[in-house]
Amino acid sequence: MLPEALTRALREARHVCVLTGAGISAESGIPTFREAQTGLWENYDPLDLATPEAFLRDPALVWRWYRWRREIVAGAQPNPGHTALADLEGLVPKLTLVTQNVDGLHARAGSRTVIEFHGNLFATRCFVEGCIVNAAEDDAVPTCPACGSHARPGVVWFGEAIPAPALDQSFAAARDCDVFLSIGTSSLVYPAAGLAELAKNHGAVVAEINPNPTGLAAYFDHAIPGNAGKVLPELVAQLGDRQSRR
Ligand code: BV8
Repeated sequence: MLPEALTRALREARHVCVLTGAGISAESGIPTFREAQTGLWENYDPLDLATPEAFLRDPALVWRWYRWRREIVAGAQPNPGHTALADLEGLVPKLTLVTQNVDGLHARAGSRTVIEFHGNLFATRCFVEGCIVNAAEDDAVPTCPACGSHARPGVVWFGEAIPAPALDQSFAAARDCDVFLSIGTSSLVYPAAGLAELAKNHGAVVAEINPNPTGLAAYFDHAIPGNAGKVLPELVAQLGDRQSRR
């Protein structure tokens, strides 16, 4: 059973903002960012690969890593956590979903408005000009047809700025929302991890859903220990039931 205070806040909310991290895709079989990687990649730290410096140093290595991740995601399905968030859109007046994930699973689960704060794994763009490149699906690092530079995955690497539209929309939603749900994130990566504090400082009820309480747990009004794939369907069922009785 979820805290009644949280269910009540959700029932009365005009605007709910949700931030998701790699944890919501864990139950789809996609390794989280800080879990040990497997196979060939077990000796690599994602923090060392997801940077422009790593790509410039060894574009083929970084490209292969993203191809490996694309294959994992292509074989994965949205899980009940993703589906519950898509259902939540129909139960509250306004929902803004901000995801740090690059796997596209929220859209595949039916969420209509998803802000991809760190980009998308399946986009490929020119390293120099940023334009979209239609890359062949193989291990060769693609090149930009316009300028001949290497093409890269359309994600935001460490040390790179969040695209302004995603940043502005997410910060506006955190400031405006009545309830902020932080789901499946270690709350370590900024500026995404700063959204919860912004929401709290603007009067929102803030809750995290994570089997491992994060460093911000004491900061939240509610820290719900549990897997997103179990807790979110419960939350939606509780809310859906009450909405029908409103
Ligand atoms: C920026 C895309 C400034 C790529 C990602 C030096 C220079 C510049 C910046 C910095 C710097 N030092 C620090 C910074 C800031 C840096 C940062 O925050 N670093 C951290 C490591 C300290 N941030 C940046 O660089 C950002 N940009 O600051 O730009 C700037 C401004 C102007 C001009 C130039 C620059 C950009 C950060 C974006 C990095 N890209 N992804 C890719 O995917 O390959 S971030 C990456 O980490 C993923 O997106 C991932 O989502 C994200 C966060 O991790 P989590 O999602 O939280 O995943 P994690 O594995 O950590 O945790 C999973 C959680 O799930 C756990 O808590 C677990 O308990 C829980 N869980 C597990 N199972 C479940 C579950 N929860 C629920 N249910 C379950 N079943």
